Amino acid sequence: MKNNVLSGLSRRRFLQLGSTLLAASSLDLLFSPSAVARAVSQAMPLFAALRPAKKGILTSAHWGAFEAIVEQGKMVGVQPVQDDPAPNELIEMAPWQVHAANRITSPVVRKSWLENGPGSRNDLRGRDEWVKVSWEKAIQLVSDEIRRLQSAYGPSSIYAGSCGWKSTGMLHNCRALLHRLMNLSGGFLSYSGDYSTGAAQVIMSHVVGSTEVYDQQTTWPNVIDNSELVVLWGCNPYTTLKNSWNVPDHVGLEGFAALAKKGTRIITVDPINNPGSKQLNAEWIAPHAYTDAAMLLGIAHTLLSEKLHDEAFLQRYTTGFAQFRESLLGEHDGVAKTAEWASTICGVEAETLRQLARDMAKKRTMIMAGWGIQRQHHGEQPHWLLVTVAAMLGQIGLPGGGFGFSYHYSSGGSPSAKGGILSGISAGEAPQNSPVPVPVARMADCLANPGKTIDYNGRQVTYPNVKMVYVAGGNPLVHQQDTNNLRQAMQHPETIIVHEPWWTSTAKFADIVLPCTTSYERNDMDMGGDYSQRYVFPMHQCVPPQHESRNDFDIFRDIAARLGVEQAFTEGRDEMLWLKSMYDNMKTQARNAGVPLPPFDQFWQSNNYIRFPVPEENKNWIRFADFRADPLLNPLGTPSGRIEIFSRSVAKMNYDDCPGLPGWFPPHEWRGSDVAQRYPLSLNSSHPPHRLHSQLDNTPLRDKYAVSNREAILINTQDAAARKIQSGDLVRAYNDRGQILVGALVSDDIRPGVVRVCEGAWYDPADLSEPKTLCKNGSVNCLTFDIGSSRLAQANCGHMAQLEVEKYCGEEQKNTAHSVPFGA
Ligand SMILES: Nc1nc2c(c(=O)[nH]1)N[C@H]1C(S)=C(S)[C@@H](COP(=O)(O)OP(=O)(O)OC[C@H]3O[C@@H](n4cnc5c(=O)[nH]c(N)nc54)[C@H](O)[C@@H]3O)O[C@H]1N2
Ligand SMILES: Nc1nc2c(c(=O)[nH]1)N[C@H]1C(S)=C(S)[C@@H](COP(=O)(O)OP(=O)(O)OC[C@H]3O[C@@H](n4cnc5c(=O)[nH]c(N)nc54)[C@H](O)[C@@H]3O)O[C@H]1N2
Ligand SMILES: [Mo]
Repeated sequence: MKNNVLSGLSRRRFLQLGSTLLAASSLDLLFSPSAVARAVSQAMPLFAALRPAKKGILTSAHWGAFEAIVEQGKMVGVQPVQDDPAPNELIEMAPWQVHAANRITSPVVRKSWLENGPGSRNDLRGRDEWVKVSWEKAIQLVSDEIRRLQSAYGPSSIYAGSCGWKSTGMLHNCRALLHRLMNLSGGFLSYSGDYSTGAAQVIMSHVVGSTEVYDQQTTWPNVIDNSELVVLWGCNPYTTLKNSWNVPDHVGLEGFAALAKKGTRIITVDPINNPGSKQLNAEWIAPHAYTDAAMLLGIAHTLLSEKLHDEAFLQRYTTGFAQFRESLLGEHDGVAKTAEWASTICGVEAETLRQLARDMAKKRTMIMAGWGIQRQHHGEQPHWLLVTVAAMLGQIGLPGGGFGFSYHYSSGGSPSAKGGILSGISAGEAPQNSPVPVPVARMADCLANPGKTIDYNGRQVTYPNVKMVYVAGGNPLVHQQDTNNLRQAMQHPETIIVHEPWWTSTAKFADIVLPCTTSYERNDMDMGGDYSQRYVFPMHQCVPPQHESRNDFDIFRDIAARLGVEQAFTEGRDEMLWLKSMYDNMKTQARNAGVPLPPFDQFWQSNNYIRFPVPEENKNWIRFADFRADPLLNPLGTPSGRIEIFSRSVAKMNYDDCPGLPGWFPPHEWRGSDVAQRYPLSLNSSHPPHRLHSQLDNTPLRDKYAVSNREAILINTQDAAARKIQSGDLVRAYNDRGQILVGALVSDDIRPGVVRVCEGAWYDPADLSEPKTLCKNGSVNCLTFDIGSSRLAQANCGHMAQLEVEKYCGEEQKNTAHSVPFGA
């Protein structure tokens, strides 16, 4: 899904554009005096040397490209690449990742499974003994089990979707490799959508005709020059821009810094006043959790009643405003969605809402929204209403105006470069009889309820009977909502196989665990800049495979061999031959775009990276400008070709939880629901500043955020005082679904009534014989609920739950989240 964020449009655009030359530094060192080298060196003056020194071995991660310093086979330090405008502390953890005490050292099998076969004592998962086996034995067990299930039950019995953030690298992409193996050996059950934007990507395709969330944004130089007001709506860019799906170019962080320097007015709408917002001197508006839809309706009503809306824009570029106006005025339900009405729901004063509406209308305004607001029940509504408000403002397609849903992610708005694009190893073709994918966040529901049918975006999906779960590159025990429900659901499959470098929570709950290398133990490549596609980074092997770990590629190749599909799996290529073919393909594209590159061997030996040029015209690209210029020639991908404020397609689905017009629908749990009497606090599960989800939780960066050696809970001063909680206290956070131990961080930077526990702490159950046992490390999904956002998108609601907290006075609980289990 995220592999290629460039929309067809922007990608086509930049391939057509301009013609200058490429990049690569220390060229005289790199290239022999061939014709290519001469051509390249002529272009030299355009480019600064990319690296200050050849100190280390060039590699990269989701959090940045860097040189690894290696001494006697051990990684001992790192140095960021010179091109990175905002290197962060996550890269410094690479040595700790490689040499972590909780690496998985050899293949292991759960004792009951090994002795009594698949499905034996599934209740012991997570606490059974482990038995070490040889690689040969492990490969045989896995292959035999795949063969058994394929022949007895067919491909729908194997859930190998394996959603997750794995590591960077286009060849050692464990998820693609898993899918490749499965497609070659009979097919498998996969998933649709993702955890990140499950609700927004579905509703946006109906409203603006593309997922929008992964599309290129109006570029940064244009925003910096033209935006007079930037509204960060549930958007925390200084945290979330640290990481990217590919290697980050961190251009977005430069962009925000430029806004701050220029003094552009910035408003943040968020229950939390994030440190990044302070760095931007942003004004803080703090709504109650989960009430953004009501707040946006109040703003829309103000625009309408004060005649600040752009009738001409709405007429020409949208459909359904007439119906929306009726609903704003309360013509059907008798409730006008005034600022006063909104205020009673969202807790922001009516006058503040009105002033915000006026300011947005009078200034060139860019609304930058994050995605936490749609990881909620009825999460389709906020983004739909943001587009509606932006349409009323009439600035969509103008310089520095409109909305952008990816400025906080992977540097959306980083201008597109011109060159070539690496495509990774492919998952191959799915066999014809492949089962219908299940919406990703319905995983636990699917495992527990074979045969159940759910609605999904106008279709129906029936869950098959899953017998095997295969995970490579994800951490579902941490990422899926309602951990205790998932634990229960995971009793159903007979076999769970996990590839992991470390003893993560998910690995601990498997039947067969295969130790794999980290990306620093193998050779690979990746693009730098998800949106700019500006760099090609080599990922050189820094250290040998640790312990008995092997590359996912080699593990799957050996399984493929036993299943009789080795040749189709490898296509006769080993690691370096694959990298060369990927590079050559990219090089041909670059040459066609007028950017010559050195041959693969020279590139590889240079221990250097490629920086493609960014054509001038790409620096001022404006999203929706072509649509605005001529909506008939450049229609949107919606049925009407326009922005659909009312969607007939959605209306026709007849879903009570997502009808044809956007609105405020009280969520499953919030401060206004009955459950709030027992559980008055609203949960916020923001993404962690010092991790990527659960990745790096087992490194010393933990010292920066852990409180009393647990995940922190950010709690308002008043809420803490009422419960006699002080900063540093060990706290139990709980509701009917589960309980976690967390460390208190008392602050006025969070709205009273809201508490934050970042997602991603490794699940560490105190006593697995109890269904709702305490998590000793503070994994927030023990508290969340597992229902779909609506029948439309079936997305996860991870950013929502009511709970209570109390000072923990129970017996001492040793945190064992990062320990190695018995027998392993
Ligand atoms: N409550 C709540 N829950 C959430 C969210 C939220 O906001 N709130 N956010 C959701 C979102 S947006 C997302 S994207 C998900 C993220 O969920 P995940 O993507 O599952 O999270 P990661 O921690 O990145 O898990 C990646 C795993 O892959 C492993 N890995 C890394 N490299 C390799 C490799 O080369 N080979 C193999 N075999 N394994 C490797 C890592 O060790 C790690 O365990 O969480 C979701 N869950
Ligand atoms: N450092 C770091 N960077 C990351 C990641 C990571 O784990 N760590 N994960 C990456 C991934 S996979 C993704 S999907 C993106 C996630 O990007 P986002 O989904 O945008 O990130 P979140 O932190 O979940 O939420 C962003 C903001 O929304 C606010 N918010 C939550 N609930 C509400 C609400 O009801 N109303 C309002 N107005 N605001 C609310 C939160 O307080 C937070 O400040 O980040 C990516 N970048
Ligand atoms: Mo995500």
